[in-house]
Amino acid sequence: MPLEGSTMTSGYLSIKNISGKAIEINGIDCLQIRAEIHETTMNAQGTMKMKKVDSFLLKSGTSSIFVPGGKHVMFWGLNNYDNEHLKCNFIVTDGDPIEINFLVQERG
Ligand SMILES: [Cu+2]
Repeated sequence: MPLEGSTMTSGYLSIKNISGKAIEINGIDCLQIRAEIHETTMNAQGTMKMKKVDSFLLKSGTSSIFVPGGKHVMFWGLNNYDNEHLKCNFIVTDGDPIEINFLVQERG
């Protein structure tokens, strides 16, 4: 379990649904690393806020791109993770999990 005050890190990716039907993604599982799907939004005062995305729908043939200022994966405690790669799974309704392999990089 993440320690209190453990560092938060953002992860980015793009995913395309090449199947013939819509895919509903209900979260992310990175085993020993706590992770959530987040979205950054701006309120009327121009303040950036993040909120958890419980699920999102990827229609057939469409892509979802996770970028700074938009959707991202939030990790806790990655600073103590001693590996270059982090395997996670998107949790899918009525389907197999989608494996994602993140490259862990130090950022200045
Ligand atoms: Cu976040």
